[in-house]
Amino acid sequence: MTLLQADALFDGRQWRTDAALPVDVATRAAWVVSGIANLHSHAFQRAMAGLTERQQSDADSFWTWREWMYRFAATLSPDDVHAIARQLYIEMLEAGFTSVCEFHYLHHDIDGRPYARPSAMAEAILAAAQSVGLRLTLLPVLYQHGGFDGRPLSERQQRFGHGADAFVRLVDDLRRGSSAMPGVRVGVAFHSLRAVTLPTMREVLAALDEPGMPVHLHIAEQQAEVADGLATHGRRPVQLLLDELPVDARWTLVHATHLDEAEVHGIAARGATVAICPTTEANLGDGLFPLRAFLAAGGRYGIGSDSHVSVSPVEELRWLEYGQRLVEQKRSRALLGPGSNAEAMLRAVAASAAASTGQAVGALDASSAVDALVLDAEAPAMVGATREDVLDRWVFCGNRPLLRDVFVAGRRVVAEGRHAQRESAAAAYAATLRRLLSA
Ligand code: NGQ
Ligand code: ZN
Repeated sequence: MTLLQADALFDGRQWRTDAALPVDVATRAAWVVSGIANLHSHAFQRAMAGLTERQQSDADSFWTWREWMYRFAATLSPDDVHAIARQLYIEMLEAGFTSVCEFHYLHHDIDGRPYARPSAMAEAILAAAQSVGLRLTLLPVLYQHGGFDGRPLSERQQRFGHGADAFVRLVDDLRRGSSAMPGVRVGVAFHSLRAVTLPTMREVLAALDEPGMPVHLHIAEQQAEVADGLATHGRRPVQLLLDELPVDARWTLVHATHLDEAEVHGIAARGATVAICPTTEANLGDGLFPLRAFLAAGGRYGIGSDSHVSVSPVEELRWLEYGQRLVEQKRSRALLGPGSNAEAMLRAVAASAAASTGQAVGALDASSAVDALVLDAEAPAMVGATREDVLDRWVFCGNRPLLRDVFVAGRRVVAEGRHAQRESAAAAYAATLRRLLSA
């Protein structure tokens, strides 16, 4: 058996000395860290990052960005999505994400009708992840309405929609089709409480239920969503969800930005994970997650890169902490007692990863596959590093990537900072994007 010999390993819970992990290429490393789960991704949005930053009016907001996004989504084919996802997933691996939860709602053809193979888009995503060696939790999304009041989908949203039966068939087909693929799990997602009614959510959960099935949904990202929930149901979205559905540790609430105190405690008490997406939430002007209150309540969180304006766990973690510092005018906000900021966040992210992805990931122990990152001990930022500061150096020091190798399920997929398909994926991505932009 070949081994990754680590002088020091941060396994997601604690430091270990002289650890040996089974991998495909024998390697020695000074500093090894457990791989990081990306809990929220819309792969296609990678190709519009940076293209929605021109002011149209002083009222530019999440909701006007969403119109840009719909226009872009309207143009994409399964081949386009494959090329974009492959590029994105390589960027994730090179940055230290070893698994991704893909929140997939771009299901149908451009005219809104299902493809001859209704799973064509999902298969494009599966193929991209398999080809580059990124662990994938595929979350087909049910998306039925254009708002809390149950209004139908708009014209731009037609590609996203399903009847409940067709959706259940899609998930079943994907489960069957991917059962022999290593590192793949199929879960289920509801776009939001704006897009699916509570009775339909119950019905679909009953039809698809299996042990440990991850369930994800967007919730309370914008103030307007909270106001709409109150206007339509007399309750805030998170309160409504907790009251009406069996939310537990299998659930991931994406964003959950706008919470009152009861909701903070409610999510924590159920053991659900909040997927915080700091760079996207900043980019879209969402608001700031109440991290301190949630930590004090014992809440679980992970991170996601969502719209992919940034594709880096380092930047998500950095901005998770910095957002809190800016508002509270204090430092060390991601932990409740003395210690390393980065270590505290990496521990939190590792603790939520298995439940949220539905895979044996997060903390590296004897029962989990080896998803591991080798830090670049030769980089200037690492000179004289110790256990007390090496993780903080990785997360808080500078902009140069500090990863040498990345392993997923014991396989080395990034060596000396590079994925073997970097050039070929970038070329395919460039051809796709040039065509899309000139159309
Ligand atoms: C999405 N993205 O579905 O891609 C959403 C925007 C919505 C983010 N929330 C659309 N970041 O929530 O209606
Ligand atoms: Zn999202």
